[in-house]
Amino acid sequence: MAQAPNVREVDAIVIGAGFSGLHATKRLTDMGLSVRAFDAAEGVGGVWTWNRYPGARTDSLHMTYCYSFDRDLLNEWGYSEVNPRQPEVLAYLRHVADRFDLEQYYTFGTSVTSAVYDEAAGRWVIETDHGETVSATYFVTGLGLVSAPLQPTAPGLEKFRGEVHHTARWPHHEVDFAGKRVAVIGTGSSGVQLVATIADRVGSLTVFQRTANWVAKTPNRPVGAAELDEIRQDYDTIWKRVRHHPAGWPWEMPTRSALETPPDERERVFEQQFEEGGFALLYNAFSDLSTDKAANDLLCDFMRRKIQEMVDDPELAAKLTPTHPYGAKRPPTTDGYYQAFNKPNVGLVDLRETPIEAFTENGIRTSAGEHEFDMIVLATGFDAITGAFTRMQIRGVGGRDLNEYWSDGPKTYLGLAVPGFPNMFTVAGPQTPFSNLPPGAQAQGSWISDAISWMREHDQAAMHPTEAAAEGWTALCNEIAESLPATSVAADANSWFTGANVEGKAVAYNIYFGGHGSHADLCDEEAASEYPSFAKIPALVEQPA
Ligand code: NA7
Repeated sequence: MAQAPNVREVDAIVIGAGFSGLHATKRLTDMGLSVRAFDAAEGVGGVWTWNRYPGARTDSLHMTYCYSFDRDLLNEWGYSEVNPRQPEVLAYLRHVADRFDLEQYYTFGTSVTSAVYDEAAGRWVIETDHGETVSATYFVTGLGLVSAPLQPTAPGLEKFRGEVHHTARWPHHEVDFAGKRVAVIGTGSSGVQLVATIADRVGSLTVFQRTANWVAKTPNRPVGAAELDEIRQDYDTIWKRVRHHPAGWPWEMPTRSALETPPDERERVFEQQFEEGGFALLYNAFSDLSTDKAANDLLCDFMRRKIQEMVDDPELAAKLTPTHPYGAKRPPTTDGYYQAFNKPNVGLVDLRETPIEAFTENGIRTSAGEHEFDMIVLATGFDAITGAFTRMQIRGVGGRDLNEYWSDGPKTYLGLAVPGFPNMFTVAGPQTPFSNLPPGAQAQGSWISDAISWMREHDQAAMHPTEAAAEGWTALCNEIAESLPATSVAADANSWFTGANVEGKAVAYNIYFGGHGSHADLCDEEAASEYPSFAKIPALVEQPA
């Protein structure tokens, strides 16, 4: 592996070696900029280096869970399954890093602890947990939406004498479940994937559920060479669709409305898209599931009946059935989650009825008594979207503290830049769309590098959005979220979309729910009109003597 250059002054600093950071590093170095990049992990991969629990896989479709900027890269890479597993996604990111020789810019195993804008010098000065100080003109973050893990709030975890693992900090060695009494706390994507995967391997499994989740089937199956060849022929169409789809999927949005479709036909379509798996149910069945409460209710009713079919015990089925609209929380996808509860060694603790009071030497004490375990798995999720920012100290113009500025929720323009933080750009940051991540990360990283090119060509030293632009963007994010039946109640469902899953965190709409396609349109318009929503700081042009 190439060593990161020991250079303290560069053109750009990038944080992150996941989909966002790797691509930003490539774009900026392609422009001829000197770049220092950092990642807390020991290598490339971003969240895919950390979330290596059994069953971890993306629920994006394989052919678009990748970059599209290089046709040769597309043609030489092929995932082996429709929803690639964690090791394959990690292998893909390593392949990209090798192919474009990106590791040379990175310092791994190193966290950036602070980033402060030096106004006089017009430079960002960052400090790392290894005591290094580096400065740059541009500061680009690719921190990941879900990268700052959450610990449970109940006291006493340190007293527990068995094994404790967090899904987002899973050990690199094989974890042995055989014969063990295992507790899993959390029923988000990580928890349900893990439960479905280990239910057959454990002695016993007890799932601690705070909020039930709608879990879709996975569309998973192997992908053969002939199918990959066909996809490669079709990539122009596929990426065109991704560009315009609200979630960055290679699909056209359906035009039929659930409400206007006769019940028999509606049931047939739901059934078909349920079997298709993943996000097909939400995006491919009907046009109005995300926009109309009554249509969303029909989907919830269908899923409720599905859960009743899959879970033998009606009382248990009722506890596993969410009360929130489909999409208020991110719906996980996996096979066999609900069915796992039919096994005699798998049980559920409903934390709404019996909350956790404390961890003990032997296990977990709820209000109903103590449960003894050999292993506790924390699938308790993340201080999502803003957490990775607020865990750092970031200061802009006049010492503006990002934490304080965002104390009521994030304020950005297009999710890409923040007033008072000149030349700080965020890929997949707060107030960007929630969508298939790689196409969004690529589009945003390209937009940022184009903006930097524009500044350099137009003698602009720096730019940052105006307060009015950020207020307008925040108002738009709020307005869209409030207009939709699922997202408007996302906080009630403890959704990490809003920060409601984190005790004490400001509840806000942290996502632009207008969709990937519309976000890309707005970003394109801003760039095409030469960044009218940004205040520019002109470069000092030397006068002739
Ligand atoms: P999620 O989706 O945030 O899920 C975390 C789960 O842990 C969720 O069920 C939480 O309940 C539960 N949780 C969190 N804190 C506690 C405490 N203190 N006690 C009990 N239960 C708790 O995280 P994941 O890792 O599953 O997935 C994150 C994303 O990564 C995923 O959506 C993909 O995009 C990739 P709650 O629902 O908050 O009541």
